[in-house]
Amino acid sequence: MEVLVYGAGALGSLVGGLLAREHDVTLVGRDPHVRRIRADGLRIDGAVEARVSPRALTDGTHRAADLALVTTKAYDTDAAARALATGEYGTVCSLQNGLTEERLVAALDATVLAGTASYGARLVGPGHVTCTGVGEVVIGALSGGPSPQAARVGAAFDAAGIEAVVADDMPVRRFEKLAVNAGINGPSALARTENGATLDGPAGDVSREAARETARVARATGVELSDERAVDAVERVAADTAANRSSMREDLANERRTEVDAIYGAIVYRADRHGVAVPTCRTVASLIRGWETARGLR
Ligand code: KPL
Repeated sequence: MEVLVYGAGALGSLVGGLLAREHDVTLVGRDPHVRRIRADGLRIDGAVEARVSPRALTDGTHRAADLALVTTKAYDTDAAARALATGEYGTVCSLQNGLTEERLVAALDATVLAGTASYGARLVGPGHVTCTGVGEVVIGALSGGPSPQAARVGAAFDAAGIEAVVADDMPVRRFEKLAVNAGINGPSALARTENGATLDGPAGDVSREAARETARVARATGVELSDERAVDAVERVAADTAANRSSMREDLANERRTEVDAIYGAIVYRADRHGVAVPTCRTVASLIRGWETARGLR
């Protein structure tokens, strides 16, 4: 299968690199990472080891593929959609944080699938990504139900040795992932804890309440995510990725813009429209946005 991975950050490089063991993969990312991949290939180490040579580009000059995976930061979704709109991609699938798929649907004619990926990945240097935890990829139709395109994409992941679940309940799984991000990312960034310690320590109360608020918002929008399932998901992912740092914690440590709008902003926006109280998510959103504003990042 011909695959374009739009967003060669840590997760995009890892997933794209693993897919390149079986498929014809092009990564779109930034220099010096892209330059190094072109010169020496991509090195993957940690929980999975591989050396692969995908094509690598810094721009949207790529024009066609069977599958385009979107792995950019959530705030770059519109730019990714604009670039993909100039080409021909049979199926587009997001593996991003936040509820970004609707923005892809608005900009593209292709079938847009929803996806989640729980692999841990860290970019250690140009051309080098470490897999800090083998997770799972879940793919399915955005509005739920069976999807032949999702089945094909799932089979392509499986063929490359990436465990993929093809799910017909993506609406609830998307909110479950949002609850995981709300429960881990903000609290771990503000408390400066690894994912495991975030849930085990005093910040864990904030984590669990953020997950329950996300579940309440999901239910208000017609998606049946229980408080228990949301909290269980946060606890499970925190345990599975205990030694990892969340992407938001890394963003704060490196003085980079965060995905606060795609995670907490998405929750607060829907909560306001449906009259649901989300004081914890609102507070975390204000603190992270305050941090970004003070550094001129927004
Ligand atoms: O998606 C993540 C992130 O860091 O953005 C989690 C699931 C919290 C894993 O660290």
